[in-house]
Amino acid sequence: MEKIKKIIHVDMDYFYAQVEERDRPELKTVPVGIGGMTNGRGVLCTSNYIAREYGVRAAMPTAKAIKLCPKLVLVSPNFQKYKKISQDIFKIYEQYSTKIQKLSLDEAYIDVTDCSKLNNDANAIAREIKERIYNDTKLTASAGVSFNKLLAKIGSDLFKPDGLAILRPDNISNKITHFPVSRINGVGKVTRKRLEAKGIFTFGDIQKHSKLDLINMFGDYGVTLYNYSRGVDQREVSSGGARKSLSVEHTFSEDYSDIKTLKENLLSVFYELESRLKKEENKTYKNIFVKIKYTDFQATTIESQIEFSLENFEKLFMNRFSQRVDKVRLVGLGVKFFNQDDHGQLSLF
Ligand code: TTP
Ligand code: MG
Ligand code: MG
Repeated sequence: MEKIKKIIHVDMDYFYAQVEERDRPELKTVPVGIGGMTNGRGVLCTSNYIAREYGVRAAMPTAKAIKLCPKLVLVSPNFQKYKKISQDIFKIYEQYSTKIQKLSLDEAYIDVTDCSKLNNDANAIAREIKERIYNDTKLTASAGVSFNKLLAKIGSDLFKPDGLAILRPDNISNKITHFPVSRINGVGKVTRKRLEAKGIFTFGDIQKHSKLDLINMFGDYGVTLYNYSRGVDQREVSSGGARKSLSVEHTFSEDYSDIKTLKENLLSVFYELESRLKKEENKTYKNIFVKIKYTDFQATTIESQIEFSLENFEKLFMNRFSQRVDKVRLVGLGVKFFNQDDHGQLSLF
């Protein structure tokens, strides 16, 4: 039999904002948004919890955030500072395991199945990691401890800030029935709406459907939903590094320039991209992009920081296609994920 894994997921609390509060304590009592605004444009990297009470969120246009919360104090991000802190935190993790999967500057899975410290008590290890993070950085983190990645990640989010949750394997499928589907890694707004349209709001609701039912509704992803809703997840903690982008391309059997056919093709590429995206670990994307390859093999790409939707992909496509109306042999759609290398660019928007 396979050994039961011990996995810890750690995520810093309101990371950039907490760092700024630490360094400027007067910010602790006011709503804070990390990000700037130039000529009325710009998006927030994150916000502190006071600002979140007003609905102010990461990736929200700064102008909108100010509308929601006129007293919002804007602080420019200092990516070098966050990166340095992140490095310090990851050095702590390395003392407990070599199997560490970095999801972003502030977030990681740590597989402590074979950790010899603290009698291999994963709960105690997580507590110690949190303490050491605090001692070294004066920042709080939240952690989830469980026997797979899905549940460890859900756990770290349960009692934020400064939380610690342990989800044990016994009777797990019954213990998670009340969780909303949005707790599943990969279920974003689009999938959530599709699930809700079918009356599926919680893990328990998913459990009521057969595997076949779910496959009919969601394709391959239906199997994942079937398993996750029961707390089953076989994914390994892999230190391979986060994927930077995901795209789907279709080369047509014939080259087209007629808009209707192109849009139909765009639609099918879109659906495939959407279904592949659902399998992605890190669902925070930064940009969406469209690639067009013309009949003469000249390729062009257009990218923008706008919401992931069919309409927006069409808009980007038309924007570029209108510059050169010609026969197209390939259309690609994709997203670029948010990761630490992008931080410098994010502030440009
Ligand atoms: P998160 O861990 O998603 O958020 P958070 O740490 O601010 O808040 P929480 O307590 O809910 O975990 O992201 C970590 C940091 O990454 C965040 O502080 C800022 C940055 N970030 C962006 O710059 N843009 C984004 O869209 C997101 C989601 C995060
Ligand atoms: Mg965080
Ligand atoms: Mg995070």
